[in-house]
Amino acid sequence: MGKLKIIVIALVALIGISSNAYAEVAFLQPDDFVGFTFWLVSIACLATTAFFFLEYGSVAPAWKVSIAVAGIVTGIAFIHSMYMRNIWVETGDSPTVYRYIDWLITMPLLSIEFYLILSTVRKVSSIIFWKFLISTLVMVLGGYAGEAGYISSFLGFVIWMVAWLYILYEIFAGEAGKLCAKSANIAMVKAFETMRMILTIGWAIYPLGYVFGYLTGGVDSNTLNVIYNFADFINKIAFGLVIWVAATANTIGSRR
Ligand SMILES: *C/C=C(C)/C=C/C=C(C)/C=C/C1=C(C)CCCC1(C)C
Repeated sequence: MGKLKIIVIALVALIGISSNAYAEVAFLQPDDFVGFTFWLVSIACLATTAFFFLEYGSVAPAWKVSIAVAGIVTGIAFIHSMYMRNIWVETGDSPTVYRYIDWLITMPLLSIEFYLILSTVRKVSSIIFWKFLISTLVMVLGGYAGEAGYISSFLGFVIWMVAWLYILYEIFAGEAGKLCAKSANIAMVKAFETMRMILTIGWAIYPLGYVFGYLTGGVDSNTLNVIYNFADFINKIAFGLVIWVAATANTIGSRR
């Protein structure tokens, strides 16, 4: 446990130093609201990552993987938002490619959390794991292919939409949803229910931001970046905290 803490603190310090090296190139202006939200989300992701890995040592063993994955998600988001933040502050634009790389890794991990938290209370078929992994990969790859022009953006949008609806079906009415409904572990069930609301409403923020951008005549990158940064707060930080709350509730007794 002591060793783990030292590793986490060393990592955070290292990341802090390296991000500082970038920050010396350009400074955030006080009236740069988009830049402000980039800083806010990146520092919040860093803090949450440290928090999850510190908590990793004290949650019940069954919940360790879920907490670790939550920390990995915010860690990945931290690195990407730090890069995007620096590009934004220096050049005023934000290469979408970093978002997609982030989504490519974090979206599958986030959806797998449903499988992981179900697995804390009972044996769950690994087929559910693969369903989540593959459907989110199809979703994000379809979306990226559309964005990058490999396929029409309409087709990309359709692929993304179908895959998302499939995941929603799975967590509400499908196998995973049924397992949750059958469970007597109140903390786990509450977390599952909150997480699927986040996957429904929180994940809808990105396409809404996208469509809104197009409707108002071309993608307005200011609005889009603020919306995406706000969405990351809900979909990565709050999502992870929901899991942590359930993990803590299931750890009482063995804790401290
Ligand atoms: C942590 C990041 C998350 C949960 C990101 C979620 C991203 C989406 C739901 C993105 C959706 C879109 C596509 C995959 C392609 C077309 C454009 C979007 C923004 C509608």
